[in-house]
Amino acid sequence: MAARPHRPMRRRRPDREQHLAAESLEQRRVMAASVAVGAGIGSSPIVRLLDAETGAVRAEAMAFERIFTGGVRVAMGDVDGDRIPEILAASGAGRVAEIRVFKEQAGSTVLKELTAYRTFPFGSAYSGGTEVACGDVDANGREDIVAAMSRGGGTVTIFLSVNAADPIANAAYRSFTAFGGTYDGGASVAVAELGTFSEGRLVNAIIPDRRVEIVVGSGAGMPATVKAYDISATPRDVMTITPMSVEQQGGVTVASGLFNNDDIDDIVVSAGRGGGGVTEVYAGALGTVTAAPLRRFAAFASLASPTLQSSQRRSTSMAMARSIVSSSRRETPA
Ligand SMILES: [Ca+2]
Ligand SMILES: [Ca+2]
Ligand SMILES: [Ca+2]
Repeated sequence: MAARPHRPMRRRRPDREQHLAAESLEQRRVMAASVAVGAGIGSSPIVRLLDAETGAVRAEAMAFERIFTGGVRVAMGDVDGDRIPEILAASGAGRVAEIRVFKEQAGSTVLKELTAYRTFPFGSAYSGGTEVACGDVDANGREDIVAAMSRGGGTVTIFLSVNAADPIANAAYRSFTAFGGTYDGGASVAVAELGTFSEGRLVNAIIPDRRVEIVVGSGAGMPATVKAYDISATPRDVMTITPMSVEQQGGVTVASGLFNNDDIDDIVVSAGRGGGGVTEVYAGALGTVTAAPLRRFAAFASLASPTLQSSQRRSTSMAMARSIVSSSRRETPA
């Protein structure tokens, strides 16, 4: 494993800080009762809900037509507001990009699709695959659908979930591109709570407002870049991270979670193909120094790189429920 990077922050209470970090991770592991996984490229498009403790399959479904083998990306979120997270399944390349929502049914090993939530995030003409994330962007208690083009310009679209017979409008609530008009490498996407925003302004960088912001990672073909967007009004770039080394042009994937000792989500960035499985964590609090990561891991350092690249291409997609993860935030002492 690489040497631990220098931490630029002043550590006034090292014992307390380390204790809180460990406690936070433990709570997440215990409270997240289930994990969703999606089939990789080359397999039938199965989505499964696993018991987070035992790994046992609790329920599954064929997310798309059985002959589709372009892979399924997954996210979890409570789109219907019943406080139980659903599973969002997003199609990989090879069919019109679509996101479908599945629900666990009591006493059944079959996931039920909530067909009213079917969403074509980029219309009917785009078939390059879609990434998916889920989080409440408008604080109505229903987590909303966030999509990013896996190929092409990496357009990000956000669809609100509302309490109606047709819960997802055909028109996107917000739509933007993060890496310029000529960029053609696709994008990855996540949601993160980065503070309080209103009408396109940062109101408070340390207090969450229960409205997530959008994090976008660059695809292959440009120096690795991560941007965060406030979408309270016209989407606005509020943070840019240039992770890894500038030589890393294989794309990055992004995630978020509470890592350091504040209430603002931190940004997790993993290198794509050729990146050696490097994962870095950056402080999400706006105004903090994001030039250096809080932590850096070589997640697959013990594997030979040919094996790693092969497994990356065929890897499954995996997600845990953000709503459950977030609930630990309120139970962690400040
Ligand atoms: Ca739900
Ligand atoms: Ca919402
Ligand atoms: Ca927010």
